[in-house]
Parts: sequence; C-alpha cells; structure tokens
Amino acid sequence: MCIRPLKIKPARSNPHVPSHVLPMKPTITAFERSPDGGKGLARDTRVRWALEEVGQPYEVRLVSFTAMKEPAHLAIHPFGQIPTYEEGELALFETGAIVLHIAGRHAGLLPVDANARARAITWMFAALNTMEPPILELFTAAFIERDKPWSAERVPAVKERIRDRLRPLAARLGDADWLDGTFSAGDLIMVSVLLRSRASGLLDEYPNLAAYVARGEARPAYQRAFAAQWAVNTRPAAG
Ligand code: GTB
Repeated sequence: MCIRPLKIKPARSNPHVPSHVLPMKPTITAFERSPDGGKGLARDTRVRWALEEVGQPYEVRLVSFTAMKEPAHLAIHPFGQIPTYEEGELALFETGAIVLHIAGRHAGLLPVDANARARAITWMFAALNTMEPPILELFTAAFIERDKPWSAERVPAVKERIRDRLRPLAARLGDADWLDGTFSAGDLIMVSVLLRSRASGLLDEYPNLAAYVARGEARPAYQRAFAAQWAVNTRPAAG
C-alpha cells in the first residue's frame, strides 16, 4: 500500500485551520521526565494550555536536566530551565512572558477592551508575583529542605503566608466564575499557580477557590494540555 504524505494547505486557505494560526508552529521545551511524574505541575503545562486555548498547534522538544544546563539550551534560557518558546527568529523564556505573547498574537485569552485587557494582565502579574512566591516557598520548606532542622518550624509559618494570599483572593473572586468577567490569561496563570498549592490542602480551605481551579481544569484546552504532558511523562522508558 502506498501512503502519500498528507498535504496541509496554508492556514489562510484551509477552512479547517483558524486564520490566526501561525504559519510556523512554535516549539516549546519540556522536561524529558518531569519530577512530578505527569501531575501537570511543571510549567510547560501552562504554556501548552495557552496554546490549546487559542488553537495553535505546537511542537515539543524534550530536554534532560543535563541538556538544560548546556550551551544550546542556555542560549535560549539563561537560567537553564524549562519551558522555552521558539517561533521563527523569536526565542522566549518565563511562562508569564510566553503566555502574554501567545495571548497577544491570538484571539481568546485577552479582552479586546483596553481597560479589561490591562486588568487581565494585572491578574497574570498578581498570580506570578503575589501568589506564586509563598506557594513555592512552601515547596522549598516542606520538600527540598525537609531534612533541615528549621523545616518543621518554618512550614506552618509559610502556610500562614499562603493563607494571607488565598483569603483576599477568595474574597475578591466571591461567587464569580473568573476573576474579571470572562476567562482570560489572568485566570489561566492564576489557576496554574494555585494548582501547585493543592497538595498542601490549603486550597480546600477556600471552597470557591477550589471550585475556581476545578473550573479551569475542566476546560477542554486544559484537558488537552494535561493529556499531552501526561503522555510524555508516563511513556515507557527508552530501552
Ligand atoms: N519563572 C520561571 C517561569 O515561570 O518560566 C520558572 C521556570 C522553572 O522554575 N522551571 C523549572 C525548571 O526548569 C520547571 S517548572 N527547573 C529545573 C532547574 O531549575 O534546573 C518547576 C517545577 C518543577 C517540578 C515540579 N514538580 O515535580 O512538581 C513542579 C514544578
């Protein structure tokens, strides 16, 4: 049987490809094996999610912890981390910048109204600058430094600092579905950041935030992003 290569029409003339799809597929990097075994907590998931929300196909280059610290990767990511984003001549790192770039290039993640757009971007910054630091601090205190003598004393204090952030966020969200009207890149980053706090049990202390995160996870685009990283992280090890 002769299998002919599938000819894909350029995005503009193919009625099945949205007109905002980029002519060149962007490539992101992700862990060859995430330490979380596919729970979706590594930060490539939020970039995959953004790309899925806007219907932009993408390629993934998997990198090992060793490769991340080598010159080829350091040329793209000065801190030797994942994820990165390459699109033609453009190479980006930092998930906030990457998601903002995707949201700027495509419809669907930022409102058209200038003020609403600015507010959505504000929520992205709030997630990354105000919510994420204490959540990461807990990970450091409870896991990375769990054998240190200060860990037991430090964990409750850090948990309290997280509550100090979750409480006002829960109050602001109230019974709304999303932080400022319709779902935006602000919600995408916020949900992604809050997911990292779920294992601690703190998120469940704020039922509206737990429901907010569940709403984010239930979005078909999130499901596709999660499934894609799950497939990578649960595939059999190469023999
Ligand atoms: N501020 C940067 C961004 O938002 O892009 C942070 C990027 C970052 O921390 N990348 C991590 C990384 O490359 C992966 S996501 N680490 C390797 C290194 O620094 O050498 C962080 C992460 C890792 C593991 C889990 N986990 O196993 O649950 C969750 C999140």
